[in-house]
Amino acid sequence: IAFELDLRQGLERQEFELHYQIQVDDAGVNTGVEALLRWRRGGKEMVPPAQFIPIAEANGLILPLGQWVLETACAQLMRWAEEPGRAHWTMAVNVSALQLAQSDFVERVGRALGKTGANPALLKLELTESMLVGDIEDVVAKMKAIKAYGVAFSLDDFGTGYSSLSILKRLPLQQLKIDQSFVRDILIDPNDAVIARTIVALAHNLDLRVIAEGVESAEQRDFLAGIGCDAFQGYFFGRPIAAGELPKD
Ligand code: G
Ligand code: G
Ligand code: MN
Ligand code: NA
Repeated sequence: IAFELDLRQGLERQEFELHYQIQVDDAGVNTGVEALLRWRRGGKEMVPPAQFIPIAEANGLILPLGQWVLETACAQLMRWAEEPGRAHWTMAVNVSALQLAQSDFVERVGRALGKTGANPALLKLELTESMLVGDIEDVVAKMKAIKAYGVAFSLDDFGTGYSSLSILKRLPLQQLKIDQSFVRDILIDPNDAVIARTIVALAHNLDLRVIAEGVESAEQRDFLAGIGCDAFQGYFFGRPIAAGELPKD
């Protein structure tokens, strides 16, 4: 209970921040970032999202928090628009199932873009497979409306859920994100290597790009590049950090 109250107060007291993790293409160029939410509880210790996002989802606070994330990420995009080394960077933002389920989610995305002036073509929303159960018609309609703004979609944690191929085909996605659980042991576990290859082949056959997350070594990057992965993210390239600490280009 104390934790829940603190969470509410945290939003009022502006204790949340976004950190950004760099994403790199197969030529080694920095192409953008993923925004990752951080909570400096009571202005002191950092609480990891795995500890507070499930609670924020259970008590509905994820809705105002998620909107804050969206608007803050768009505001950051707008600041980068004036920086020569970062003007082309894309911004990936995690969206919670509850946000997507809001009847006015499309308008909320539009509002974040309109308020900040961010270029919609640089915004990428990350959905997870777990959101693709239930009212798929509603999800597809909202995705199409948001795509019409110019915004792209990436399917996060791919391979860990149950999305059927028939659903995958219907979604206006631009990217699949290979989950880090398949990347971790990719050099030693032949099953993980097969899964990663299969995801790349599937994605390319559906005309989607593939990004691997959790890349921690040059050897993992090289292996993933060798099987056709288009982009990479992970500690090898950089940890999630404050905007001011990010590299350029
Ligand atoms: O940032 P890691 O560093 O700990 O993130 C842990 C989990 O929290 C990931 O599954 C990530 O998708 C989720 N997460 C991080 N930031 C956000 C956010 O802004 N919104 C939502 N819904 N999930 C987020
Ligand atoms: O949104 P998503 O579930 O993809 O969240 C990414 C999570 O993975 C965040 O918690 C982020 O801090 C973490 N992460 C990013 N890069 C690495 C990495 O190279 N290794 C590990 N173990 N975790 C990572
Ligand atoms: Mn993500
Ligand atoms: Na993930």
